[in-house]
Amino acid sequence: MDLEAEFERTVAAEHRVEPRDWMPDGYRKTLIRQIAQHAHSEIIGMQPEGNWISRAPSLRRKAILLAKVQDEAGHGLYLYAATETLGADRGDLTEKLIEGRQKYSSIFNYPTLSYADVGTIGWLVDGAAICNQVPLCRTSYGPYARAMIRICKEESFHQRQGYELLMTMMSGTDAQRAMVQESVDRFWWPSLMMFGPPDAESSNTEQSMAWRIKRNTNDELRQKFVDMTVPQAEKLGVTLPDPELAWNAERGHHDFGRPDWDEFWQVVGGNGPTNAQRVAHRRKAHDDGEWVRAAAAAHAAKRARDEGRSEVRAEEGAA
Ligand code: BYC
Repeated sequence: MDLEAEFERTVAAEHRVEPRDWMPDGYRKTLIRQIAQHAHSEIIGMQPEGNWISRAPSLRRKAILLAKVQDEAGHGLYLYAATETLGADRGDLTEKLIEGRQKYSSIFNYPTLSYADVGTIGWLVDGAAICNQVPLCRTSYGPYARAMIRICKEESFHQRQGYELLMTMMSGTDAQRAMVQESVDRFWWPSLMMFGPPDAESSNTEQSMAWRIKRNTNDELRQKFVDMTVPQAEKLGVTLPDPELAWNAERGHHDFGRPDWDEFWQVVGGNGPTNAQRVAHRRKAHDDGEWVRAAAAAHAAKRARDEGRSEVRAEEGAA
């Protein structure tokens, strides 16, 4: 009882819960679920953009894209490490991902059909990610909050590179402008879905807000994203594909249309345009990497044996 009261006090005082602190089982489970999904999203999120690395239009664009995709791998790594502080096993989480037993963000189940998609993903997808993740720098679990600080810094670079790429294309030819508009048309609604289902249908929000794992609800963040993005779209010269999008002076926010939640649940349930392809690719990479993991484990075991031997020698020498 004392332990639970101490946990509640820590959370209420905006202090961080640390790995060795007592925490309710549900809190630990929720964190592992959310952080693992987040880690999987970063790793699966490398695929849609990775698709364009070999076809980037210039050396500069290729270097930028390589750096960005590499950053996503790093984000996955910090996040898997954060789940390990909660007692999860990274290998086990990867198994769950490739067996379809754990989720990753719906957004990565849409194909990247043109190079403009690299810019649109940076602008809209990383833009949505920043909206969602900046508040997570104040999440109640210490290792997650600290991982998010670095991730958010890198996400800002990702968002900027996307917007700059689209700006460049929009000042190009009519065909390039049309390519950007077509890409924005495809990614707008899936980007709004990234924030999760409407609050009334969100099974986890209430408890996660009470534990201060989540700092805002799905609808609050979706609204913030729309308000932030509309002026950027105007400056860019693209039309957001929502006839209901309009400034509401009374609310001080933009009104916007309802995303197709049936489509969202289909995608989350594994039936999106590229779910099967994404998971198959991840499974193949995991299988192909088997020898690397075996070699690394054998090397670590050999080093431990060698260190053990030199310790014995040192002890014998001292004696
Ligand atoms: N896609 O109760 P709810 C990135 C699931 S990476 C799939 O509201 P919660 C980037 C949800 O898991 C972006 N599933 O859930 C990377 C739950 O199912 P379970 C990833 C979704 O957790 C590379 C059910 O629906 N960011 O930005 O309270 C390149 C009910 O939802 C989705 C993060 O993961 C979805 N969109 O709230 C570029 C951020 N939405 O688990 C960019 C951290 C919901 O009960 N995560 N579901 O079976 C979060 O902030 C929260 O987990 C969410 C969902 C807001 C996403």
